[in-house]
Amino acid sequence: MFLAQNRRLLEGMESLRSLRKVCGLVAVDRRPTIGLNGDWHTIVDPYGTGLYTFHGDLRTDGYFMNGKQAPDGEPVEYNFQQSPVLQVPGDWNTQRESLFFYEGPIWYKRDFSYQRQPRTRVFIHVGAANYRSYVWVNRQKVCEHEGGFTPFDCEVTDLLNDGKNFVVIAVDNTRLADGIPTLQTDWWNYGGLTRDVSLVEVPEQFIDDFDLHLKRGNQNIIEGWVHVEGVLPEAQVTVRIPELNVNKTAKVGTDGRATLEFEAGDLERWSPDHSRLYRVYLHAGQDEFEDEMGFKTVEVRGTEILLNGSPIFLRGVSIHAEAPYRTGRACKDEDMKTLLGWVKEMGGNYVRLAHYPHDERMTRLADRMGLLVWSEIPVYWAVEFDKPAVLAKAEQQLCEMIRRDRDKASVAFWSVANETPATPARIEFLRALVTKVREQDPMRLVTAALLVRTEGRTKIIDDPLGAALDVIGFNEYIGWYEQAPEDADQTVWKTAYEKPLIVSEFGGDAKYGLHGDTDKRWTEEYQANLYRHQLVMLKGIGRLRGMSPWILMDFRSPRRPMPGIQDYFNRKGLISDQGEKKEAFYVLQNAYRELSASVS
Ligand code: GCB
Repeated sequence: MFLAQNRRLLEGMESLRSLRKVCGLVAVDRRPTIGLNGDWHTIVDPYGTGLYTFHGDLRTDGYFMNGKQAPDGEPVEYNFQQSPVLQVPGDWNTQRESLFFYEGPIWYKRDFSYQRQPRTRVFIHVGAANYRSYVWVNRQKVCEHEGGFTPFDCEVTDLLNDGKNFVVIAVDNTRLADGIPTLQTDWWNYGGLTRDVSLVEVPEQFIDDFDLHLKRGNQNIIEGWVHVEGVLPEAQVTVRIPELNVNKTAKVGTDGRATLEFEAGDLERWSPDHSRLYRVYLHAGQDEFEDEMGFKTVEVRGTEILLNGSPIFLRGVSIHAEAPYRTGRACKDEDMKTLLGWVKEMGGNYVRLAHYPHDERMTRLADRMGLLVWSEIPVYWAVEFDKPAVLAKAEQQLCEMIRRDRDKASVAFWSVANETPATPARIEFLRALVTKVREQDPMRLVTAALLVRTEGRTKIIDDPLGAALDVIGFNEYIGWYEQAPEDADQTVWKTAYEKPLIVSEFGGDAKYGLHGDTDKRWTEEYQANLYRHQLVMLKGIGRLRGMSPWILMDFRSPRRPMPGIQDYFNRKGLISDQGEKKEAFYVLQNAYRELSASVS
């Protein structure tokens, strides 16, 4: 409700138009920032009272004013300072019992002090807020953002006081038919400021985007570009990689971009077995920061996926951004370490980060630990593919995801969709997304998790979208949503495409600690048996180049109410939400050990 009214009313707000706009900052985690994490005072506002009058008009004295009751003044029916706090980063659902199922707006407020620095620009950076956010600083509207899993930055340069300041953010996790994702998903709709919030100070001219990568077909040539915001043509950009004796300068053109290409000496290429990262210093005028980057190539040759020129098989697993042990949105370093640590323990070299971009800590850690990454946007199930406005939302999320993680060596695949219905509108929509990916990052491979068709015992992968992809991902649930695990033995696979295949999902549910015969659903034995049959079947698919079974750890889902077994968890995890490994974990671990022994 908040959203529908908001959209109409806020579109006309002058304060928004007058602001200078940039599309987001990059490498924020590599820059000095003023942290705004911690306790924020919050007001739960299911009726949108903080923004609307009783007749639905926009309030000029809404909660964003952070008003205080004067002794003889009009009543003020809210009070941030006396309202309870929520921790940022963090979802609200798992922080307060009454918010567990809550979907709607919540107001967040935090005070902070700041001293203006000359010739700087200042942004409020929000790592992610689900799903829609409205931001005010010192009572001025500064921006709004839609999309629950990608970062955004609101410029506040001209609005900050020397000394005391406050920021108010209204976050609304109401599901929308025309949202990305749409109304139906199989994960918890965790709301709130779920990732880090900070103030980022940059010089007036600053590096706002860049792409440096290993040139395909070359052992040690790095190419790319650096974009400088607000700079005059001819200004100089420097890239230094001291460990490789690189110190390269280039001039920016009229578009603010400097292009670079240079030899990188004895470059050691990044791979899961050798996750070599270099300190890369980027410099333009007063702006300088140090990134941590690895360099690799990934490409397709026929039905092979080549990493640094050699064929690779992806031993992976899918992961939701769900925090081990405490549940809720993963947002802490230890959450990421635990999740990716389990993947390593399992013998994996690859993760599918489902079904939306995960925290930047995750891709940074994958860089360091040596795990290839499939990253995707939540174009999931029956999105409203016929609406141009919905396509624009998907494009924006895609752009924000790529921009944030283009510097990560781990990222190998950008995925544009998961299990979408085969309609003409959907094909047009997804082709447009594929084109966008190629424009924004020609060095990674484009994929999607497709549905398969069944004819008798034959499974057919011929979704027309396949023609536009580099690598075909497909999901199948033989032994769970269809047939019995043993039916995998007789299944024949056909594909219309001479391209590499990744089985992006397979699996079945098991409640940790529930035991029984292999034909008894929900038991660990059933799940383990399903994995055994799947693994034999998959071995027989000639073009298969990788797998990411569903899923590493049990995760919360409102679609899974069954008492005693699911209790609102999807139980397809190989590990329970409490970190207990199920039998199938070891089945997969053995298979991955054999696979890695056979290639080394
Ligand atoms: C799927 C979806 C995934 C679900 C899974 C399931 O095909 O892609 O999001 O959670 O199946 O468990 O049903």
